[in-house]
Amino acid sequence: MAGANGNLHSSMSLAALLFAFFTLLILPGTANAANSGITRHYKFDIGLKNVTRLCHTRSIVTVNGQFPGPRIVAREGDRVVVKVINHIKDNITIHWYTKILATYDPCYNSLTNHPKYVVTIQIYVENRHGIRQLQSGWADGPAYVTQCPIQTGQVYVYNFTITGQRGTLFWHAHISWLRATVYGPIIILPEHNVPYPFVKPHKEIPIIFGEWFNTDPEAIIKQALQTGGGPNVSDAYTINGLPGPLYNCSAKDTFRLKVKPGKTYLLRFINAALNDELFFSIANHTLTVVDADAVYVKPFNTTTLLITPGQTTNVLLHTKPYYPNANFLMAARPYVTGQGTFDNSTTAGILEYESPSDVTQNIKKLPLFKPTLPTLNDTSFATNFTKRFRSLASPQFPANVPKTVTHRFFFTVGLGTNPCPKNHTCQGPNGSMFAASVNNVSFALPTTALLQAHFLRQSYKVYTADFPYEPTSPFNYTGNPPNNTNVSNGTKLVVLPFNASVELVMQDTSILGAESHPLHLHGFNFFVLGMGFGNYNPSKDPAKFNLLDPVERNTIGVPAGGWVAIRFQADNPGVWFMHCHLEIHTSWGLKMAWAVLDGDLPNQKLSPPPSDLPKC
Ligand SMILES: [Cu+2]
Repeated sequence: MAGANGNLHSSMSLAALLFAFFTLLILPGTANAANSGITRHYKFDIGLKNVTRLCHTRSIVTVNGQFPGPRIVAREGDRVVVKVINHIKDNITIHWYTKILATYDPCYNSLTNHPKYVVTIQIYVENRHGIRQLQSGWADGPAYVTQCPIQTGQVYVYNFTITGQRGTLFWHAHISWLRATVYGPIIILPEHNVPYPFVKPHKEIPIIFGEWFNTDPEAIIKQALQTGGGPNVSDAYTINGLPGPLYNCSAKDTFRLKVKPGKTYLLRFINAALNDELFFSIANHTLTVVDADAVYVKPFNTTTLLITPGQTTNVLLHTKPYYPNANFLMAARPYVTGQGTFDNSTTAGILEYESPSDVTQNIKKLPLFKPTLPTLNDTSFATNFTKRFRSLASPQFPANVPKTVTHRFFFTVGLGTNPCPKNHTCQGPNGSMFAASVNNVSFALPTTALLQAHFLRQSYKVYTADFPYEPTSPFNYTGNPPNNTNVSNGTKLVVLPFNASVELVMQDTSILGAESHPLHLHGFNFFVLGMGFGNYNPSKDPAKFNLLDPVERNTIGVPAGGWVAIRFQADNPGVWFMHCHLEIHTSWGLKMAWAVLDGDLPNQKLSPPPSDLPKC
């Protein structure tokens, strides 16, 4: 699938299709510079589609009628232009997961009536000549953060360039719980003639985890937010949209990975599940991790992966040298640290070897080996596994860790409560309503987009710039929780000067139970300097920070009852969301945003919004 020709999406307009072939034809002569990227066009029609899993048929929100959604394939340095058309009655936005990227070309939107390829040829020429594009976050996607939702019947063109990333990312709906069905892979190949820093794989296969609900997830989250209680959990996990044979009425919906003996396969893992970190293993096979969140890592072998929602990882699978006369189950089930109810089921697919021509047998009669997965709460596995990720830190792929820090932050992350409104009954802890917070601020989304308010300098009544740098009332974060578990509610941002060097320690709390929180930062990759259990100790722990080869990624689990320290360079002007990627925690308020100011130079400024930016 990863060939450059495998990416041309069937719904692309003829004009765009012609253009794509055109660029492929002329590219070989020009593809040696860092700026040799092309523009790849996709069209996403958001519509409803009937899909049946576990004998339950639901009308689900899809892109182009596909579940999971279509692949986006690009090379590092390419520009991706995705025209999103919302045909459903719900509002929608899409988040692209690529870091620093969005590049806005003012010519594009003034020429939207022209055939696409006329405009994109111009962009292509610009890129070839290496004109540094202004940076813009207007295409990032989170609703009410960088944009208002795309309303019914409306169109928004997301336009971004992929820089400094190679591996796998994903795109997904970034409003309410629509991500349950609206997600798909972003495959980023290295630039032309730049090899992988590992053996060339025979084939590349995306493996995307999700969660299937027999009832509408929008109704589930709406009810949970009304009652203040925990949400109903999913009915199955899925591999590439398929729950697999361990569920009732599901054997036919099983992902089968067909391989040849003696080959190396690149598996591109994505966890798009709403609320669950997942363990994954293939019986009798070892996996080699080579990439995390679209950044190469020092290769390491493991029989089991742990992948949090929001994370992606590339893994090499070396198949057995000879036809094994057996099938192998691959399975995923959750890693759970919280106290609430959860879906404890197991999704599975089957690894099948192509039988040699002289062997004729029914593949279904072969013995089936099953993997052993860690127990559901195996925090020691989670910790050991997470700590094995290291940057390549080579001359070609250096780890550019900020060595000095200009802005230091200490954020608590965890659950809490809001009081039940008068004359209501609530189903949260002790009759209250569940909430979640960062530094005890439960983030309330505004009714207009933060980035617009920031750009137009109209923050009044939209947000305040007083997000606390550290807890305003310190306590023993991982000891006995305080009696008062109420959070404060507000729309507070941290404002950073351009190019600030940020160090952020995120500390889990034991309020309503210690729990692992996969925190995702938009707009930047960060380096993971260290992690530990208990309360972070600012006088002792920094001495143990890894500044040489820390892993660079965009989503990291804050350990249950522990802390993680990260650093990033705030070199991307805009408003950047940071949130727990367990969707229920985000819904409860475990989110905040950073506003990064413009720098002095022209290429350090946020460009004006595109003319088709949706209105609230
Ligand atoms: Cu969380």
